[in-house]
Amino acid sequence: MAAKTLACLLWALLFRACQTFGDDLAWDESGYVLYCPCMGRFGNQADHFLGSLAFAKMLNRTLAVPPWIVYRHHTPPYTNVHVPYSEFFQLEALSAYHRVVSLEAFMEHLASKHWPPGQRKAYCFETAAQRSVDKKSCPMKDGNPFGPFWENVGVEFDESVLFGGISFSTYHIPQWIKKFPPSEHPVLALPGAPAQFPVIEEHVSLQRYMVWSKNMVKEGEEKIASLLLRPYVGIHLRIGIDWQNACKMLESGEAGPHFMASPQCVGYNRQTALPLTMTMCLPDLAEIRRALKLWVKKTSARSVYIATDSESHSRDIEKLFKGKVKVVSLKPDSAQLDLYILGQANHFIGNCVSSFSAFVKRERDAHGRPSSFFGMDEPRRVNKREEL
Ligand code: GFB
Repeated sequence: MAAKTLACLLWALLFRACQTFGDDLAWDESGYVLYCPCMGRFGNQADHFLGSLAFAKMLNRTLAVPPWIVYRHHTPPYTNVHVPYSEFFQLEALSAYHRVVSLEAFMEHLASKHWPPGQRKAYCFETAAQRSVDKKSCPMKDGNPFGPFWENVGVEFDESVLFGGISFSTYHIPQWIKKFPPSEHPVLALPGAPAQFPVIEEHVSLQRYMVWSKNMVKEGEEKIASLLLRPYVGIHLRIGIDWQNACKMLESGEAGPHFMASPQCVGYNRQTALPLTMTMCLPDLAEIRRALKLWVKKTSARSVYIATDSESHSRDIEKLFKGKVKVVSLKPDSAQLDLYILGQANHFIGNCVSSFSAFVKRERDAHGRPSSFFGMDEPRRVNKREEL
């Protein structure tokens, strides 16, 4: 009996894996959600991904997981690169939460039969269609990154379906289901993510289904073993020119109680949000030194890993510890390698406003690893409520 149950379980798991990978993809009569991760860079896209995953589950539709859009405008190939989800993370790990298929497998194995050219509808807000010439068409391929994204998977849209008065929140799910039954609307293809930015509190814990790919783990672990001494403190310095400009909005008062990823440290409730300071947004060298001194001492760290979008301040940090702590900054080509190494640190000091830091913080929370932020040593605890 036990053997039979085990065999059934194995079969079910294999069946799911096949469904996810495309060897033997069966059409899901409950429908699909397709979207372009067309806002922001990796951290923004990851926030949107979690919300979109939750949205697909709430609609009981399979999520066609899009590739990551990586902007390589300053280094070869000087254009957008569409990196399959599975290059960084395990696609199959998402199946523990909900049905998924990669957008690439959807296009290769299912689209020609079930979503053929000539029948490809785009779905968007009426307000978005206002931007089109006839004011009735979804701007699916207008500009960058929209055009190159759908071109990459060879999609032309034939028709637009407009909607209004609904959002992607749980509250409107019954309306979505009523308005777009899968029998009539099998593929909901959207110009952007069906999710809020930043990720809402309920969906933060979905991060645990984003599991690093084997290649990423191998590369990351090799770097840690060869360059760092444990315990190590990882820091994220988001201090480049675009960020300096963004933080100016804080000074000018244009930012409200929430600014970009800041709910992660000031709290999700706007009414009770803690004040967001300039030091939290753009830590200066004095703050970087202060926070590092504190956490290196607290954790008895033997090395410090610096991930940065700009200068690393390695020299200053080495001097701070009088050469007794090894200071490493790789500045890798792949931002994901930095994310991986930060995720594995014994302590992480992030930038509260950056969604790049937010990715690391969520991952660390999921594994019970401690984090703090520049300008805030004891961040407000995110509600550990289980999702959905
Ligand atoms: O990830 P992201 O959305 O975070 O965008 P924010 C920042 C990008 O800058 C990352 C690079 O995806 C990386 O490509 N980057 C930043 C880094 N910090 C590091 C680092 O420590 N190491 C490496 N390797 N790369 C938002 C943007 O950024 O900031 C928006 O998504 C906008 O488009 C806004 O520009 C001002 O939330 O920090």
